[in-house]
Amino acid sequence: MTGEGADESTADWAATVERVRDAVRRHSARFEHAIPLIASENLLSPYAKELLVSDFHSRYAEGLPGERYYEGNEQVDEVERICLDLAKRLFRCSFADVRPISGTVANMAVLKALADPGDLVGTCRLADGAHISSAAFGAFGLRGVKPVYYAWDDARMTIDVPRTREILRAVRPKLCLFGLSLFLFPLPVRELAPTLEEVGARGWYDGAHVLGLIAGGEFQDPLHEGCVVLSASTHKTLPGPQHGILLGQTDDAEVTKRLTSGAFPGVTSNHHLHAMAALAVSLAEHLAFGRAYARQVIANARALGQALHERGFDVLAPDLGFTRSHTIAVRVVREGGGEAVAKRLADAGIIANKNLLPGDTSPRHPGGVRLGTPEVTRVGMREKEMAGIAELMDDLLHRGRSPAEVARAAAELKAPFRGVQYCFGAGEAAYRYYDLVGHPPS
Ligand code: DSN
Repeated sequence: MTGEGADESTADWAATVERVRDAVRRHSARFEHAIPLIASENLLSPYAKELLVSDFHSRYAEGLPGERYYEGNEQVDEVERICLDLAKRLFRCSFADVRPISGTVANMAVLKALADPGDLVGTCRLADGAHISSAAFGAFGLRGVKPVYYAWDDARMTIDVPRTREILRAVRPKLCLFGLSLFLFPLPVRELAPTLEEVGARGWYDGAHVLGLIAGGEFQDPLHEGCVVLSASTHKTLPGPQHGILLGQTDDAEVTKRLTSGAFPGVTSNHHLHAMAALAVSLAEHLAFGRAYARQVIANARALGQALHERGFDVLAPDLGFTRSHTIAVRVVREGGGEAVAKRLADAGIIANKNLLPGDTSPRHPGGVRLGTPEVTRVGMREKEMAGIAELMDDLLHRGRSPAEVARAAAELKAPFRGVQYCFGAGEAAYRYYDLVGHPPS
Protein backbone atom coordinates (compact mmCIF):
# COMPACT_ATOMS: atom_id res chain seq x y z
CA MET A 1 0.00 0.00 0.00
CA THR A 2 1.34 3.44 -0.88
CA GLY A 3 1.20 6.20 1.72
CA GLU A 4 0.23 9.80 1.19
CA GLY A 5 2.52 11.91 -0.93
CA ALA A 6 3.78 9.09 -3.18
CA ASP A 7 5.13 10.16 -6.57
CA GLU A 8 6.16 8.15 -9.60
CA SER A 9 9.58 7.29 -8.22
CA THR A 10 8.15 5.88 -4.96
CA ALA A 11 8.96 2.30 -5.99
CA ASP A 12 12.65 3.20 -6.39
CA TRP A 13 12.80 4.75 -2.95
CA ALA A 14 10.95 1.80 -1.47
CA ALA A 15 13.62 -0.45 -2.95
CA THR A 16 16.26 1.75 -1.34
CA VAL A 17 14.52 1.45 2.02
CA GLU A 18 14.51 -2.33 1.65
CA ARG A 19 18.21 -2.35 0.75
CA VAL A 20 18.98 -0.50 3.98
CA ARG A 21 16.85 -2.91 6.02
CA ASP A 22 18.46 -5.87 4.32
CA ALA A 23 21.99 -4.61 5.03
CA VAL A 24 21.15 -4.12 8.71
CA ARG A 25 19.60 -7.60 8.89
CA ARG A 26 22.74 -9.10 7.31
CA HIS A 27 24.88 -7.15 9.79
CA SER A 28 22.87 -8.58 12.71
CA ALA A 29 23.18 -12.11 11.35
CA ARG A 30 26.92 -11.64 10.86
CA PHE A 31 27.42 -10.59 14.47
CA GLU A 32 25.19 -13.40 15.70
CA HIS A 33 27.69 -15.88 14.25
CA ALA A 34 30.83 -13.92 15.08
CA ILE A 35 33.12 -13.57 18.09
CA PRO A 36 32.84 -9.83 18.85
CA LEU A 37 35.91 -8.61 20.74
CA ILE A 38 35.81 -4.83 20.26
CA ALA A 39 36.55 -3.52 23.76
CA SER A 40 34.21 -0.53 23.40
CA GLU A 41 31.12 -2.44 22.24
CA ASN A 42 28.34 -4.27 24.04
CA LEU A 43 24.74 -5.43 23.73
CA LEU A 44 21.59 -3.82 25.08
CA SER A 45 19.12 -5.73 27.20
CA PRO A 46 15.66 -6.27 25.67
CA TYR A 47 14.00 -3.84 28.10
CA ALA A 48 16.50 -1.10 27.28
CA LYS A 49 16.29 -1.79 23.54
CA GLU A 50 12.51 -1.49 23.54
CA LEU A 51 12.74 2.13 24.69
CA LEU A 52 14.86 3.13 21.71
CA VAL A 53 11.80 2.86 19.47
CA SER A 54 9.44 4.55 21.94
CA ASP A 55 7.80 7.96 21.40
CA PHE A 56 10.57 9.51 23.52
CA HIS A 57 12.59 9.35 20.32
CA SER A 58 10.31 11.95 18.74
CA ARG A 59 10.49 14.58 21.50
CA TYR A 60 12.50 17.51 22.76
CA ALA A 61 13.19 18.29 26.41
CA GLU A 62 15.82 20.99 26.70
CA GLY A 63 16.72 22.01 30.23
CA LEU A 64 16.45 20.07 33.49
CA PRO A 65 13.48 18.07 34.86
CA GLY A 66 10.83 20.55 36.02
CA GLU A 67 12.51 23.45 34.18
CA ARG A 68 11.99 22.58 30.53
CA TYR A 69 11.79 24.87 27.55
CA TYR A 70 9.05 22.66 26.03
CA GLU A 71 5.61 21.46 27.14
CA GLY A 72 4.59 17.79 27.24
CA ASN A 73 7.63 16.68 29.23
CA GLU A 74 6.04 15.35 32.44
CA GLN A 75 6.85 11.69 31.75
CA VAL A 76 10.28 12.61 30.41
CA ASP A 77 10.92 14.43 33.69
CA GLU A 78 9.74 11.38 35.64
CA VAL A 79 12.13 9.08 33.75
CA GLU A 80 15.06 11.50 33.90
CA ARG A 81 14.67 11.88 37.67
CA ILE A 82 14.74 8.09 38.00
CA CYS A 83 17.81 7.95 35.75
CA LEU A 84 19.64 10.61 37.80
CA ASP A 85 18.80 8.87 41.10
CA LEU A 86 20.02 5.52 39.75
CA ALA A 87 23.26 7.07 38.47
CA LYS A 88 24.05 8.69 41.82
CA ARG A 89 23.23 5.50 43.66
CA LEU A 90 25.28 3.25 41.37
CA PHE A 91 28.35 5.50 41.53
CA ARG A 92 27.85 6.62 45.15
CA CYS A 93 28.16 10.27 44.17
CA SER A 94 26.42 13.60 44.67
CA PHE A 95 26.01 14.84 41.10
CA ALA A 96 24.86 13.35 37.80
CA ASP A 97 23.88 14.76 34.42
CA VAL A 98 22.54 12.35 31.81
CA ARG A 99 22.24 14.80 28.94
CA PRO A 100 25.55 14.39 27.07
CA ILE A 101 24.75 12.20 24.07
CA SER A 102 28.12 10.40 23.95
CA GLY A 103 31.40 10.05 25.78
CA THR A 104 33.15 12.54 23.53
CA VAL A 105 30.33 15.04 24.07
CA ALA A 106 30.61 14.47 27.84
CA ASN A 107 34.33 15.24 27.55
CA MET A 108 33.56 18.42 25.64
CA ALA A 109 31.15 19.43 28.44
CA VAL A 110 33.92 18.98 31.04
CA LEU A 111 36.37 21.01 28.97
CA LYS A 112 33.77 23.74 28.50
CA ALA A 113 33.04 23.77 32.23
CA LEU A 114 36.47 23.43 33.80
CA ALA A 115 39.01 24.78 31.29
CA ASP A 116 39.43 27.89 29.20
CA PRO A 117 41.17 28.26 25.84
CA GLY A 118 44.92 28.30 26.35
CA ASP A 119 44.81 26.32 29.61
CA LEU A 120 47.14 23.38 30.18
CA VAL A 121 45.42 20.03 30.70
CA GLY A 122 47.23 16.85 31.78
CA THR A 123 46.62 13.64 29.83
CA CYS A 124 48.24 10.46 28.50
CA ARG A 125 49.57 10.25 24.95
CA LEU A 126 47.51 8.59 22.20
CA ALA A 127 50.25 5.98 21.71
CA ASP A 128 50.00 5.12 25.41
CA GLY A 129 46.27 4.50 24.96
CA ALA A 130 44.56 7.89 25.41
CA HIS A 131 41.24 8.62 23.70
CA ILE A 132 41.16 10.96 20.71
CA SER A 133 39.35 13.54 22.87
CA SER A 134 42.75 14.61 24.19
CA ALA A 135 44.24 15.12 20.72
CA ALA A 136 44.70 18.48 19.00
CA PHE A 137 42.36 17.18 16.28
CA GLY A 138 39.77 16.19 18.93
CA ALA A 139 37.98 17.87 21.85
CA PHE A 140 41.19 19.37 23.31
CA GLY A 141 41.83 21.16 20.03
CA LEU A 142 38.22 22.26 19.79
CA ARG A 143 38.39 23.88 23.23
CA GLY A 144 41.85 25.29 22.49
CA VAL A 145 43.53 23.70 25.52
CA LYS A 146 47.10 22.45 25.43
CA PRO A 147 48.00 18.91 26.49
CA VAL A 148 50.61 18.23 29.15
CA TYR A 149 51.67 14.60 28.78
CA TYR A 150 52.18 12.32 31.74
CA ALA A 151 55.18 9.99 31.86
CA TRP A 152 54.27 6.41 31.01
CA ASP A 153 55.48 3.09 32.37
CA ASP A 154 55.45 0.66 29.39
CA ALA A 155 55.99 -2.45 31.47
CA ARG A 156 53.16 -1.71 33.88
CA MET A 157 50.94 -0.07 31.23
CA THR A 158 50.05 2.81 33.49
CA ILE A 159 51.18 6.33 34.40
CA ASP A 160 54.68 6.59 35.91
CA VAL A 161 53.93 8.36 39.20
CA PRO A 162 57.32 9.79 40.26
CA ARG A 163 58.13 11.24 36.84
CA THR A 164 54.58 12.55 36.40
CA ARG A 165 54.75 14.31 39.77
CA GLU A 166 57.80 16.18 38.50
CA ILE A 167 56.01 17.15 35.27
CA LEU A 168 52.94 18.40 37.14
CA ARG A 169 55.05 20.46 39.55
CA ALA A 170 57.01 21.99 36.70
CA VAL A 171 54.05 22.78 34.45
CA ARG A 172 51.09 23.23 36.85
CA PRO A 173 48.15 22.29 34.60
CA LYS A 174 44.66 23.51 35.49
CA LEU A 175 42.95 20.17 34.92
CA CYS A 176 44.26 16.60 34.88
CA LEU A 177 42.50 13.96 32.78
CA PHE A 178 42.81 10.29 33.71
CA GLY A 179 41.38 7.96 31.12
CA LEU A 180 42.28 5.63 28.30
CA SER A 181 40.88 3.74 25.34
CA LEU A 182 43.44 1.01 25.86
CA PHE A 183 42.65 0.66 29.53
CA LEU A 184 44.37 -2.36 31.06
CA PHE A 185 45.04 -1.27 34.65
CA PRO A 186 43.66 1.27 37.14
CA LEU A 187 45.36 4.68 36.93
CA PRO A 188 47.18 6.17 39.93
CA VAL A 189 44.57 8.79 40.79
CA ARG A 190 44.93 8.32 44.54
CA GLU A 191 48.73 8.50 44.31
CA LEU A 192 48.69 11.70 42.26
CA ALA A 193 45.82 13.43 44.10
CA PRO A 194 48.11 15.22 46.62
CA THR A 195 50.22 16.57 43.75
CA LEU A 196 47.11 17.80 41.96
CA GLU A 197 46.09 19.61 45.14
CA GLU A 198 49.59 21.05 45.54
CA VAL A 199 49.59 22.53 42.01
CA GLY A 200 45.92 23.59 42.09
CA ALA A 201 44.69 21.19 39.37
CA ARG A 202 41.30 19.48 39.34
CA GLY A 203 41.12 15.74 38.68
CA TRP A 204 38.92 14.49 35.83
CA TYR A 205 38.40 10.82 34.97
CA ASP A 206 37.20 9.58 31.57
CA GLY A 207 35.69 6.27 32.60
CA ALA A 208 34.02 5.34 29.33
CA HIS A 209 35.78 2.01 28.97
CA VAL A 210 35.63 0.91 32.57
CA LEU A 211 32.31 2.43 33.69
CA GLY A 212 30.58 -0.92 34.25
CA LEU A 213 33.61 -2.24 36.13
CA ILE A 214 33.68 0.82 38.41
CA ALA A 215 29.94 0.48 39.00
CA GLY A 216 30.36 -3.23 39.68
CA GLY A 217 32.99 -2.50 42.35
CA GLU A 218 35.71 -4.31 40.38
CA PHE A 219 37.96 -1.41 39.34
CA GLN A 220 39.12 1.80 40.95
CA ASP A 221 36.62 4.35 42.28
CA PRO A 222 37.92 7.63 40.85
CA LEU A 223 35.30 9.91 42.41
CA HIS A 224 36.46 8.74 45.83
CA GLU A 225 40.16 8.78 45.00
CA GLY A 226 40.51 12.45 44.06
CA CYS A 227 38.63 13.27 40.84
CA VAL A 228 35.82 15.82 40.98
CA VAL A 229 34.20 14.64 37.76
CA LEU A 230 33.84 11.42 35.82
CA SER A 231 32.74 11.61 32.17
CA ALA A 232 31.83 8.55 30.15
CA SER A 233 29.91 6.93 27.38
CA THR A 234 27.39 4.38 28.61
CA HIS A 235 27.72 1.45 26.21
CA LYS A 236 31.05 -0.25 26.84
CA THR A 237 31.54 -2.25 30.04
CA LEU A 238 28.33 -0.61 31.22
CA PRO A 239 26.03 -2.39 28.76
CA GLY A 240 23.71 0.54 28.13
CA PRO A 241 22.59 2.58 25.12
CA GLN A 242 24.92 4.75 23.04
CA HIS A 243 24.82 7.84 25.25
CA GLY A 244 26.95 9.86 27.68
CA ILE A 245 27.01 10.77 31.36
CA LEU A 246 28.66 13.17 33.80
CA LEU A 247 29.11 12.16 37.44
CA GLY A 248 30.56 14.27 40.21
CA GLN A 249 31.61 14.11 43.81
CA THR A 250 32.20 17.61 45.11
CA ASP A 251 30.84 20.15 47.58
CA ASP A 252 31.78 22.93 45.21
CA ALA A 253 28.47 24.27 43.90
CA GLU A 254 30.31 26.35 41.30
CA VAL A 255 31.77 23.16 39.75
CA THR A 256 28.40 21.42 39.48
CA LYS A 257 26.81 24.59 38.11
CA ARG A 258 29.49 24.83 35.45
CA LEU A 259 29.19 21.12 34.56
CA THR A 260 25.41 21.47 34.29
CA SER A 261 25.65 24.38 31.89
CA GLY A 262 28.55 22.67 30.11
CA ALA A 263 26.15 19.80 29.29
CA PHE A 264 23.31 22.14 28.30
CA PRO A 265 23.41 24.57 26.60
CA GLY A 266 27.17 24.03 26.24
CA VAL A 267 27.34 20.91 24.11
CA THR A 268 23.80 19.63 23.66
CA SER A 269 20.43 20.88 22.61
CA ASN A 270 18.14 17.87 22.86
CA HIS A 271 19.57 14.93 24.74
CA HIS A 272 18.14 11.88 22.92
CA LEU A 273 15.36 11.06 25.35
CA HIS A 274 14.88 7.50 24.11
CA ALA A 275 18.54 6.75 24.90
CA MET A 276 18.21 8.46 28.30
CA ALA A 277 15.22 6.20 29.12
CA ALA A 278 17.17 3.14 27.97
CA LEU A 279 20.04 4.29 30.19
CA ALA A 280 17.70 4.35 33.20
CA VAL A 281 16.86 0.69 32.54
CA SER A 282 20.53 -0.23 32.04
CA LEU A 283 21.53 1.47 35.31
CA ALA A 284 18.80 -0.39 37.22
CA GLU A 285 19.89 -3.66 35.62
CA HIS A 286 23.51 -2.94 36.53
CA LEU A 287 22.48 -2.42 40.16
CA ALA A 288 20.85 -5.87 39.98
CA PHE A 289 23.39 -7.81 37.88
CA GLY A 290 26.46 -5.57 37.48
CA ARG A 291 28.72 -7.06 40.15
CA ALA A 292 28.59 -10.57 38.73
CA TYR A 293 28.94 -9.22 35.19
CA ALA A 294 31.96 -7.03 35.98
CA ARG A 295 33.72 -9.91 37.76
CA GLN A 296 33.23 -12.25 34.80
CA VAL A 297 34.28 -9.64 32.22
CA ILE A 298 37.64 -9.27 33.99
CA ALA A 299 38.05 -13.01 34.60
CA ASN A 300 37.44 -13.61 30.90
CA ALA A 301 39.95 -10.95 29.82
CA ARG A 302 42.64 -12.44 32.05
CA ALA A 303 41.82 -15.94 30.81
CA LEU A 304 42.01 -14.82 27.19
CA GLY A 305 45.37 -13.15 27.85
CA GLN A 306 46.72 -16.28 29.52
CA ALA A 307 45.47 -18.61 26.76
CA LEU A 308 46.98 -16.43 24.01
CA HIS A 309 50.25 -16.11 25.93
CA GLU A 310 50.45 -19.91 26.22
CA ARG A 311 50.01 -20.14 22.46
CA GLY A 312 52.97 -17.87 21.76
CA PHE A 313 51.22 -14.51 21.36
CA ASP A 314 52.97 -11.41 22.68
CA VAL A 315 50.30 -10.27 25.12
CA LEU A 316 51.33 -7.12 26.97
CA ALA A 317 51.93 -7.07 30.74
CA PRO A 318 52.42 -10.83 31.27
CA ASP A 319 53.95 -10.26 34.72
CA LEU A 320 50.80 -8.48 35.86
CA GLY A 321 48.31 -11.06 34.64
CA PHE A 322 47.81 -9.13 31.35
CA THR A 323 45.00 -6.92 32.61
CA ARG A 324 42.75 -5.91 35.50
CA SER A 325 40.01 -4.74 33.11
CA HIS A 326 37.97 -5.91 30.11
CA THR A 327 40.82 -5.39 27.65
CA ILE A 328 44.05 -7.04 26.63
CA ALA A 329 46.63 -5.75 24.15
CA VAL A 330 48.51 -8.09 21.83
CA ARG A 331 51.58 -7.02 19.89
CA VAL A 332 51.21 -8.73 16.52
CA VAL A 333 54.26 -7.51 14.61
CA ARG A 334 55.37 -11.14 14.08
CA GLU A 335 51.90 -12.02 12.75
CA GLY A 336 51.89 -9.20 10.17
CA GLY A 337 51.06 -6.01 12.11
CA GLY A 338 47.87 -4.62 13.64
CA GLU A 339 46.08 -3.71 10.44
CA ALA A 340 46.66 -6.98 8.58
CA VAL A 341 45.89 -9.09 11.64
CA ALA A 342 42.64 -7.24 12.45
CA LYS A 343 41.48 -7.73 8.85
CA ARG A 344 42.41 -11.42 8.84
CA LEU A 345 40.63 -11.95 12.14
CA ALA A 346 37.49 -10.26 10.76
CA ASP A 347 37.59 -12.54 7.71
CA ALA A 348 37.59 -15.41 10.19
CA GLY A 349 34.60 -14.08 12.15
CA ILE A 350 36.63 -12.61 15.02
CA ILE A 351 35.90 -8.88 15.21
CA ALA A 352 38.61 -6.73 16.85
CA ASN A 353 40.54 -3.57 16.03
CA LYS A 354 44.11 -2.59 15.25
CA ASN A 355 45.62 -0.47 18.00
CA LEU A 356 48.65 1.69 18.59
CA LEU A 357 50.79 0.32 21.39
CA PRO A 358 53.50 2.02 23.46
CA GLY A 359 56.70 2.10 21.42
CA ASP A 360 54.96 2.20 18.03
CA THR A 361 56.77 4.72 15.88
CA SER A 362 54.10 5.42 13.23
CA PRO A 363 50.42 6.10 13.94
CA ARG A 364 49.74 4.64 10.49
CA HIS A 365 51.19 1.26 11.40
CA PRO A 366 49.75 0.13 14.74
CA GLY A 367 51.75 -2.78 16.10
CA GLY A 368 48.91 -4.36 18.00
CA VAL A 369 45.33 -5.45 18.28
CA ARG A 370 43.03 -4.64 21.19
CA LEU A 371 40.75 -7.43 22.39
CA GLY A 372 37.87 -6.90 24.81
CA THR A 373 35.50 -9.21 26.61
CA PRO A 374 32.38 -7.08 27.36
CA GLU A 375 30.21 -8.58 24.61
CA VAL A 376 31.30 -12.22 24.74
CA THR A 377 30.68 -12.10 28.50
CA ARG A 378 27.30 -10.48 27.96
CA VAL A 379 26.18 -13.51 25.95
CA GLY A 380 27.35 -15.87 28.70
CA MET A 381 30.85 -16.98 27.68
CA ARG A 382 33.31 -17.91 30.40
CA GLU A 383 36.97 -18.90 30.78
CA LYS A 384 36.54 -22.13 28.79
CA GLU A 385 35.31 -20.22 25.74
CA MET A 386 38.23 -17.78 26.07
CA ALA A 387 40.58 -20.72 25.59
CA GLY A 388 38.51 -21.67 22.54
CA ILE A 389 38.91 -18.17 21.07
CA ALA A 390 42.68 -18.28 21.66
CA GLU A 391 42.79 -21.65 19.89
CA LEU A 392 40.99 -20.15 16.87
CA MET A 393 43.44 -17.25 16.74
CA ASP A 394 46.37 -19.62 17.01
CA ASP A 395 44.97 -21.76 14.17
CA LEU A 396 44.47 -18.69 11.98
CA LEU A 397 47.60 -16.70 12.70
CA HIS A 398 50.20 -19.36 13.56
CA ARG A 399 49.07 -22.62 11.93
CA GLY A 400 47.83 -21.46 8.54
CA ARG A 401 44.21 -22.56 8.89
CA SER A 402 42.10 -20.63 6.36
CA PRO A 403 39.82 -17.75 7.42
CA ALA A 404 36.79 -19.60 6.03
CA GLU A 405 37.52 -22.69 8.13
CA VAL A 406 38.14 -20.62 11.24
CA ALA A 407 34.94 -18.63 10.62
CA ARG A 408 32.97 -21.90 10.62
CA ALA A 409 34.61 -22.96 13.87
CA ALA A 410 33.95 -19.50 15.36
CA ALA A 411 30.25 -19.79 14.48
CA GLU A 412 30.15 -23.21 16.16
CA LEU A 413 31.77 -21.79 19.28
CA LYS A 414 29.26 -18.94 19.30
CA ALA A 415 26.14 -21.02 18.61
CA PRO A 416 25.16 -21.64 22.26
CA PHE A 417 25.78 -17.97 23.15
CA ARG A 418 23.22 -15.87 21.32
CA GLY A 419 21.05 -14.76 24.22
CA VAL A 420 21.76 -11.61 26.24
CA GLN A 421 22.52 -12.27 29.93
CA TYR A 422 22.98 -10.26 33.19
CA CYS A 423 19.68 -8.41 32.65
CA PHE A 424 15.95 -8.74 33.06
CA GLY A 425 14.49 -10.87 30.26
CA ALA A 426 17.78 -12.79 30.07
CA GLY A 427 18.05 -15.19 27.16
CA GLU A 428 16.31 -12.88 24.66
CA ALA A 429 17.98 -13.13 21.24
CA ALA A 430 20.91 -10.75 21.53
CA TYR A 431 21.20 -10.03 17.81
CA ARG A 432 17.52 -9.96 16.96
CA TYR A 433 16.48 -7.57 14.20
CA TYR A 434 13.30 -5.95 15.51
CA ASP A 435 11.14 -6.24 12.41
CA LEU A 436 8.28 -3.92 13.37
CA VAL A 437 6.56 -3.73 10.00
CA GLY A 438 7.47 -7.01 8.37
CA HIS A 439 6.75 -6.72 4.66
CA PRO A 440 8.92 -4.85 2.18
CA PRO A 441 7.78 -1.24 1.75
CA SER A 442 5.33 -0.62 -1.09
N1 DSN B 1 36.29 4.74 19.87
C1 DSN B 1 36.06 4.19 21.18
C2 DSN B 1 36.97 3.04 21.43
O1 DSN B 1 36.90 2.11 20.66
O2 DSN B 1 37.73 3.02 22.39
C3 DSN B 1 36.13 5.20 22.21
O3 DSN B 1 35.29 6.28 21.91
